[in-house]
Amino acid sequence: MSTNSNTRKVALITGVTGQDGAYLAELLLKKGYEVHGIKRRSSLFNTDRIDHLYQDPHVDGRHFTLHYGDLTDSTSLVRIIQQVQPDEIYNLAAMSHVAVSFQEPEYTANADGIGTLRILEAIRILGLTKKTRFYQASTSELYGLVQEIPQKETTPFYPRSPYAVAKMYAYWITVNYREAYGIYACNGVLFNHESPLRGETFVTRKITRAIARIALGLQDCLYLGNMSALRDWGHARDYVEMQWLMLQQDQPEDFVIATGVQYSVRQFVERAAAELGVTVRFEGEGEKEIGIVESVTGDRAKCKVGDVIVRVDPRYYRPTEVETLLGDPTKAKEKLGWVPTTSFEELVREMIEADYTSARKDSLVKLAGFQAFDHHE
Ligand code: NDP
Ligand code: GDR
Repeated sequence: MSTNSNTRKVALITGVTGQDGAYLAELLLKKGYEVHGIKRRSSLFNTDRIDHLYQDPHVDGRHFTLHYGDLTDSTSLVRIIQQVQPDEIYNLAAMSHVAVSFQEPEYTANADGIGTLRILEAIRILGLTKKTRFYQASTSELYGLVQEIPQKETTPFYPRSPYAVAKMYAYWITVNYREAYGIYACNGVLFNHESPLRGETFVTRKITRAIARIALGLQDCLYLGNMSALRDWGHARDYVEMQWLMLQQDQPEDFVIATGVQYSVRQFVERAAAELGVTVRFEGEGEKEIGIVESVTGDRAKCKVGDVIVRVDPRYYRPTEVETLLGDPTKAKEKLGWVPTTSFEELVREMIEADYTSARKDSLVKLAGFQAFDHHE
């Protein structure tokens, strides 16, 4: 029996404290769902992104509940799924950083690969195969060394990182449980999606955060790895809506979600700098590039002409890189009515504005004589 006493649909989100989890929880609450989220125990608060959704557990009638659990711990997953009896599970939890997966390959396989199996098995063991619909956060990283441009649902996979290999297992075990046990289970093969809530060490957020801080004199330089990498970047807010829609169809199917437009990391830097009126010139040969602030227009930027802002640090190169990703979302357009509503320019603007506002606070703290908080990763 569901913990829900009324007619609200019940959703369980793993990874609710992450970028997508926060947007999806907000969306489902707006749609009238009872939302449950799984969070990991952490020595510091890790709920910043969802604090605005928090509802006091001492007050009746709340529709948002957090549970401690971990994708590497079957006991917690079985307990939570049994208690919540969800109509829909969105499996967004993962060790999601591609570069870090080379340093923690076994953990990544356990959480991202076997973690997915643990949830599917819980659905099966608890007799929920007919009740509970399952969404798996699959990824364009599956295409890796691309076999076809643009990439669509039928493009063969060639994963290029421990992260992508783990996600490939998760993709296929989702398909297998759909075929073997009739579970309504789907893979959303989502291309990169960003937002002001993006983790600070993914390249887009690293760029917008650093450029805002450089513009305010809080940081001297931005170190990046491969600036030639090409990505198809969309907005997370648009993409979580497709996650939900995939679970509302008559038949479970897998979908590519992408914008169909591609930019390089270098172009992202240029766009972000332009938003603050900073012009960036890239110097050097091949991968040894140096970006220099050439001129400053716009009244918000405070950089001096000649300030170096972007340097290559080989530390950020990956042992095997995914050079180019470009999605073909035709199937999602036809069957889900998918239209990416946020343009690349709007996405970058929203991110840089949020980071500029936050950097301004640090700047005021510094002006008042306190040490401003800084991170360079
Ligand atoms: P984030 O890294 O922002 O969030 C990941 C979430 O997973 C966090 O809530 C994190 O918790 C949680 N988590 C990590 N490990 C575990 C674990 N062992 N047990 C339980 N929870 C865990 O990722 P995004 O929101 O960007 O992405 C969501 C999902 O979509 C991920 O699976 C990612 O791989 C996938 N994806 C993302 C794309 C993107 O461009 N954003 C594109 C395609 C796929 P904590 O907050 O404690 O760290
Ligand atoms: P990605 O995202 O690996 O595509 O995975 P990320 O932003 O980390 O990298 C994108 C590209 O930028 C290059 N790059 C750098 N990346 C980082 N993080 N830091 C740098 O300094 C840097 N310099 C250059 C990378 O080499 C890469 O080519 C994201 C994650 O959200 C995954 O979970 C998700 O599955 C995929 O997107 C789709």
